[in-house]
Amino acid sequence: MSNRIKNSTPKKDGYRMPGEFEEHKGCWMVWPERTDNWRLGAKPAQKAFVEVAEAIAKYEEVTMCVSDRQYEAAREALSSNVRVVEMSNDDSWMRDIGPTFVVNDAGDVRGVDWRFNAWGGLVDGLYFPWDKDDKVARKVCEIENVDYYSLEEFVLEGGSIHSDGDGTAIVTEACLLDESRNPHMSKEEIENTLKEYMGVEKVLWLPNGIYLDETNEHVDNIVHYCAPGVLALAWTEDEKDPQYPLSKAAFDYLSNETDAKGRKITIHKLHIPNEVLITKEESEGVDAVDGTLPRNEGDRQAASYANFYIANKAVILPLFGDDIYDKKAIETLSEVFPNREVVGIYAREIILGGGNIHCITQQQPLGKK
Ligand code: KQY
Repeated sequence: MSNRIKNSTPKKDGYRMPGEFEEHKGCWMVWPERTDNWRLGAKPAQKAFVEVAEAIAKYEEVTMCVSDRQYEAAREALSSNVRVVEMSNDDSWMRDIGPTFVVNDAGDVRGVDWRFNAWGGLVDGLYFPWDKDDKVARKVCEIENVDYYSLEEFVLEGGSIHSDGDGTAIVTEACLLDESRNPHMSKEEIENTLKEYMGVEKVLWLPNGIYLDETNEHVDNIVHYCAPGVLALAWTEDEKDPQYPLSKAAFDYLSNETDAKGRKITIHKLHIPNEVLITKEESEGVDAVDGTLPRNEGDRQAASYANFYIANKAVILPLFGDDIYDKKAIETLSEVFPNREVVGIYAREIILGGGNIHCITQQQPLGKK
């Protein structure tokens, strides 16, 4: 039986959030079905989620959580390599609603269940209500029989944090200091909460993430830890692109910082694709619903290759059909990860929903062998 741990924190108990590049037991996802976020009854998005799940399942276990309504359809669409479990949800962003897993030196695994408010609650949240999503982390821990810490008040999404597994966390000020998350807390109090619940000693604060990212600029769309001391950074050489000052500020900040162990940070630039804009046809395929962020024709999507997933022995990378930069991203990541296969997946249908491959996946560390 799994347990809710009271009156303690992962740090006090000797737990830390591992780097994504450390060995996994598996990966968790949620099946997309909201017709006010995913076009054409979510069918094209479901196809893309199947491709992602099947690609990851070649390297580690994958569990797809699905509402009762879609259970049969998802079970039919996915191969027997993917476990399908019924779970109520409000949408399909497992990175943000799933538990953050932490481990100790003995290889015991626990979960952290943050408060979820759909990326901004009543201030600038992306849909309403979100109560089913807010219960997903606990349910995953129950299924896995993993004890967990539950934060009553502290709002955070898994996509707004990265860990190097070695004492360092990285976040963006744009997201974590936004009035829609924890407005009653100072930056120092937020940092101390991260230290306690991620088991880290130092927090790196990038000013921003990706231009027009509807999550208030999650860190997982602009950088990705590839190893301790090594980051991939979304980049552009085009000084007129609104992304340029954001990526440049991140580059300058990281170039002048050290991590918790005093290392300088090696930065690999991942050039963003050419603009990804919602077409008229794509926009018209989405149901307009009051209270859900609309998907309007011409809206620029926060497309970035940094939103990849590191699986055991593989990197699952979003592609956008870009003649130049898709190939460059594959080349760069193949050099950064010489011992992993880089698997590209055409992910336009996922970015149209507001995120990408990292946002729809959540790794569970292997723990004790
Ligand atoms: O982590 C993410 N990128 C989630 C975005 C949610 C978008 C809802 N339209």
